[in-house]
Amino acid sequence: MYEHHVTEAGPDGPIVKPLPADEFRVYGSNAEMRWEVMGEHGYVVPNANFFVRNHTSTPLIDAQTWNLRVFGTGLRGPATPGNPVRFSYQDLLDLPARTVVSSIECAGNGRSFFTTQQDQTMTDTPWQLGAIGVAAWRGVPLSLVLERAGITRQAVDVMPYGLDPAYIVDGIDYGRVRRPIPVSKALDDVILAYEMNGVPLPPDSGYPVRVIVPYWAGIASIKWVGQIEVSATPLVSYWNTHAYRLFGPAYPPQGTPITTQVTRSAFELAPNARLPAHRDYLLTGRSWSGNGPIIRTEISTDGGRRWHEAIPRDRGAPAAWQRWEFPWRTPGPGSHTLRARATDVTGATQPAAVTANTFGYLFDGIVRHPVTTA
Ligand SMILES: Nc1nc2c(c(=O)[nH]1)N[C@H]1C(S)=C(S)[C@@H](COP(=O)(O)O)O[C@H]1N2
Ligand SMILES: [Mo]
Repeated sequence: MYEHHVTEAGPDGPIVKPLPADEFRVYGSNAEMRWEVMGEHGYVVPNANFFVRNHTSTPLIDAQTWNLRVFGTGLRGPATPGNPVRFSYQDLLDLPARTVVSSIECAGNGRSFFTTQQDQTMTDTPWQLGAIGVAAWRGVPLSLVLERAGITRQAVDVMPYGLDPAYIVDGIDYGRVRRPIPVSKALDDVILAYEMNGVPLPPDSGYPVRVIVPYWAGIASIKWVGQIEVSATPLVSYWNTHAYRLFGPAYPPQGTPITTQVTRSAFELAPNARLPAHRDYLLTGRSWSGNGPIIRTEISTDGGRRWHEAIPRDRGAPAAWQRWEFPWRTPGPGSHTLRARATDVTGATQPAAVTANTFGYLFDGIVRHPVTTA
């Protein structure tokens, strides 16, 4: 449906890795994973298939000369931007490491369905459901680095900055991509990751070091982190005051900042996939939620009249997805619409329709997936 937005990025484009047309849909500096590729893969998304969301372009950074600068009024000292506490790449490698299996998902994932299912016009990237990936991230707990940098009890916000080029739109320079994280979350389960699925982070995924904020919208997980501000007063940036905020008739005039992600499901099938008629066909897919584990996924193959529980293929990691399968006796030749509806540990279930917001974030509705049997 949105194929006219798709371009093939050249070797000098904003994304470094190859983006084969049968594995990605590309929208300018962003590329989503085609879900049909996941049928042949395991629990995590291979690094080569991981979606990329770049405000500008992937910078190529030398880890040997790179260092992380930590400063702000929330540190003992306090360290200033000009006189920060510094950590080299080797300093981080030498600290105790943790591995966390977590999804990274854009808050705008599924945005195109506001348009195709709810008639709401959206101008930002028309993601289908491929702006999510799951990986095993290895790195240093952010709490350890902040403690070593001298964080005080007065600290309220922690803001990592990316080293990619400043974000400039219509002549307005919003500066480096950055967004504050409340200190309670920053000291809880956030890590500074240097490995993705057992290898150093690939350039497009944040080499040499990126932030991983489990359960939260992808914008919190700053790539190519160069500095971290620790503040005793609340911090603001374009990315928490304007972008990644819910505006619209259902929200207060100042909007609501996005924190955690919502409940979603996807089939490991292309849109309009052709399946054999009158056969036993094993439908597979995955469901996930920013509230924690999925407890149930239901499938409908008859336009949403009857629902049947899918069979979980694994328990799934709490901050990632659950894989499921559903044996379908396909009907005769024709067009059909598949639906998957997940419920998470808090009882949040995917609705038939989603309350609109201006920028089309957090579409958690049941997605209608057309297939053809022949
Ligand atoms: N420095 C920097 N960090 C960033 C971004 C960016 O453009 N620059 N994009 C953010 C957004 S909006 C998302 S959804 C995730 C995407 O992570 P990925 O590109 O590894 O999939 O990175 C986040 N971190
Ligand atoms: Mo995003």
